[in-house]
Amino acid sequence: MARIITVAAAQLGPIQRSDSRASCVARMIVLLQEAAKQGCDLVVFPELALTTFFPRWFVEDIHDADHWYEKSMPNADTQPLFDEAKRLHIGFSLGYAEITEHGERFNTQILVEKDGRTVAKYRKVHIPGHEKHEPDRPFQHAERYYFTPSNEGFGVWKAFGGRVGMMICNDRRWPETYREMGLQGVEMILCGYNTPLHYVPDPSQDALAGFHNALVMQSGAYQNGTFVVGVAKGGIEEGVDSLADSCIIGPSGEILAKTETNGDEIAVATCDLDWCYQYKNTLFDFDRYRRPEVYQRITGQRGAIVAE
Ligand code: CDV
Repeated sequence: MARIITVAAAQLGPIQRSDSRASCVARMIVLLQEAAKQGCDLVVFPELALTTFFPRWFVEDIHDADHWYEKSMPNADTQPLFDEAKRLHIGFSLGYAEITEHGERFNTQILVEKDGRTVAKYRKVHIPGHEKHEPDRPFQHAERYYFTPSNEGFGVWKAFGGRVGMMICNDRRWPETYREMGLQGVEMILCGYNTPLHYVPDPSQDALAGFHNALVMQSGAYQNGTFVVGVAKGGIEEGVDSLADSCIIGPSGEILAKTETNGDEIAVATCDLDWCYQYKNTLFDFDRYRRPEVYQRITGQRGAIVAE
C-alpha cells in the first residue's frame, strides 16, 4: 500500500517583540485550518515560532530573557493549537525556546501526531553565531549565549506511517546532519529556520542566501533519498529582513512546492514515501557503496588538520 504524507510548509511572516504568544498561535491556527482544507496530514512551523528571534538582542543577565522560553509544552498559550490540530486530525511540528527544570536552555522542535500525542522532541545540535555581546554589529546573533548545543544527536521516529526526523536552521548546512538521519532510514526531514538576509561576518554571502538555502537542503535530500521540508520565519522582523523561500524537496533533490511571499503562507506537497527507495536502493545504497572505514576523520576530528 502506498505510504503518502501530504505535508504543508507553514511559513510565518515576522513576529515582532510586542506580539503575544496567543497572537502567534492564532496565526498558526489559520494556517492549520487552510492545510486541513487542502487535505494535509502534517503541518510544519518554523524555528522559534512562538516569539520573535530574540537572540538578535543581548541582555547582560540571561534571566532577563527567561520570558522568551517555554517551561512546558503544551502550555496555556499553545493548548489551542494542540486542541485545533487534534480536532482537525492533523499533525504538526513546532519550534520554540525551551528551558528545562534544571535551567538548561535549548532551541527545540517537537513532532505531534494526528491524535495529539507528542511523539518526538529534537534539540538543536549546531548552534551558530556568538557567545558574547558584539556591540559593533547592526544586530546580534547570540544563539550561543542563549542556547546549549544538544548532545542528543539526530533521531528518526516512526510517525505518520513513515520515518521522520528533525533538524533546526543552521543544522541544515551540515552534511553530517542528513547522513546521521539517512543512516537511520529517514524518509522525511522537518526543518524550521530564521535566516537573516544580511550575514554580518561576510556580507558577500548576502545575495546568495536563497541559493545556499536551496543548495544544502536539495543536496541533503538527494544524497540520502529523503524528503526535506524547510520552513522559514521570513520578512522584516524588528528591522531585520529574513529569508522566506520555504519549500518541500523530494528525494530526487527537486523542489516540489515553494512559498511565494515572505508572510504567513503554506506550500503543500503530496509525498509518496516509497519514492525514497528509488534513491536509497540504487545510487545511494549505503550498505553496498559507503566506505566508513576510510571516513574516520569525520568523527575523529573537528577542525581541518592541514598538511604543511
Ligand atoms: N537560526 C539560525 O540558525 N540561523 C543561521 C544563521 C547563521 C544565519 C543559519 O544558518 O541560517
